[in-house]
Amino acid sequence: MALLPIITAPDPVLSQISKPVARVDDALRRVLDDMLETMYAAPGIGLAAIQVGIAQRMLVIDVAREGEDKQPLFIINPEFTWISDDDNAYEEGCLSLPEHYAEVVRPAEVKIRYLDYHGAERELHASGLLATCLQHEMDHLDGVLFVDHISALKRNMILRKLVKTKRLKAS
Ligand code: K1U
Ligand code: ZN
Repeated sequence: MALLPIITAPDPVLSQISKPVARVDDALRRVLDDMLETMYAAPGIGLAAIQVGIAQRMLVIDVAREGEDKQPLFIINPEFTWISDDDNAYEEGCLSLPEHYAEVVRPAEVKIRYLDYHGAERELHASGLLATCLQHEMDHLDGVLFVDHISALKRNMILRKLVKTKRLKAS
């Protein structure tokens, strides 16, 4: 397995719309394994393939708390089948916007249909942090970042700081 470099904003790659996965095979499972290892090492609770430069509709998630058994989810070609009317606010972070956080309001519960690690069709009803993280990761598949859900003022402040950080790192 291998750790993959995570792309940070601003980068046009993060705005790409990812393409559906055509085939779930051993090569794809190797990429998913590398994504999971990369997410645990970061550390993070989710990672979409586009964050490591792969424009395919797949993501990994594990929202298990420290000390609990790992509960990795491999999610391929997800689609929402239901979203709740009630909302939930959560202070979100993103491995592609390191060290920046903002409160984002999203539907509190969602149901999705997707393909699992073995290519089998599955359904999932998510609430709490899992629902928030799923929506955040599914946004990545459409080139959307959590800062796209907050005010332009806050978004520009975060993006300007990220540009500055990149410039400092490059000098
Ligand atoms: O970059 C990402 O998409 C991953 C992101 C997922 C996420 C976090 C919070 C709300 C919605 C989605 C992260 O994992 S940021 C890091 C983080 O939240 C975390 C890291 C270590 C322990 C617990 C949380
Ligand atoms: Zn993210």
